[in-house]
Amino acid sequence: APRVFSGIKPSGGLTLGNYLGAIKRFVEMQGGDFETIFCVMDLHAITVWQDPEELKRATREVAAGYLASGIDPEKSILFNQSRVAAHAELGWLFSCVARMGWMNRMTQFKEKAGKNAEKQSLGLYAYPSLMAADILAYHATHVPVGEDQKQHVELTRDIAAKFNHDYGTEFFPLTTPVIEGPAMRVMNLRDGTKKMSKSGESDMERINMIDDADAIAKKFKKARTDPAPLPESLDELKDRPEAKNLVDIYAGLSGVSAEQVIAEYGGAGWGQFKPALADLAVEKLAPISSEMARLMDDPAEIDRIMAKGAERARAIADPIVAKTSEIMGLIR
Ligand code: AQP
Repeated sequence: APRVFSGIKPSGGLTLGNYLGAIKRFVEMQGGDFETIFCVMDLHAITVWQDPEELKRATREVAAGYLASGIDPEKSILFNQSRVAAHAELGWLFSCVARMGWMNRMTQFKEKAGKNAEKQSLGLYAYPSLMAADILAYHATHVPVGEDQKQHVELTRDIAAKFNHDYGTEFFPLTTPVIEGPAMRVMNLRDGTKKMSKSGESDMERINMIDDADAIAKKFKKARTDPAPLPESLDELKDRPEAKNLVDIYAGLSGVSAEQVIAEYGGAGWGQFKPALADLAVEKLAPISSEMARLMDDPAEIDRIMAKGAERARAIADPIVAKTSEIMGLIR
């Protein structure tokens, strides 16, 4: 059966980018033709230093975000990565398959490290090989991700292909990245050329899933745009990254295409569009954020759900890692 794996790292609170680029789509895939596995990627979060107490809080927030948005722990497997040792184990095996040259081409590392590559953790550099393990420990065939993760899923295919070739097997499937929808790359509200991130400097750059109505309205009101009204055709948005971003967000939240948003709002000024966007965001996010708050009041219940999910995850991943070890000639 086709199997979906995806995850979010708890390196801070969830953003609208995580919601539109990841969670909303995970919910849509659940209960269909796929077996669905969703993970809180805590081992990825610690590739940069995290305050231990804040990491625990953020781990539970990501789990609460999944649950509040409609991930049903009966229909999907939901857990945090570090609870299932297969991830770290297969990550090491894949570090011996992946090539340095492949890692050197990863644009996310370059963006995150900037001029300070020498001072980054070895884990941040090896991140894509652990990500390949996350996916292939379940023989996942499909990985829904935002645009920013496409290169890493392609590397996962390279690792699977090289492993299969080097050991003369067809053990690992070649995973397909699933990047579909109007808001696969939600941009920073203050700079339309940068992606909206959990760990961006200013809170005004992003909408957090737990923001209240006032904060959402204020952030959209202050969002940077050019002065021109919305155009009558989508083509004219090409060189207007901030305007395009707000149209894409509107489309993503309302579940229509960017064309349809332009058909409705073409010619409108920001004084009309921004409040409409804020109202829509509040309408969609408020029920989720209040459910998240309710869930986070009972961390023990969240932990219980993740522990149960981890048990089900181990039942799939452990035999796959055992078989990988056997193929490589490791005696266990
Ligand atoms: N801005 C975004 N637009 C669309 N999709 C996004 N995703 C993240 N940001 C956007 C998608 O969310 C999933 C989980 O990503 P992640 O949290 O594991 O890693 P990330 O992409 O590095 O997220 P951040 O928010 O930018 O975290 P920091 O600031 O800590 O590095 C992925 O499917 C991703 O595509």
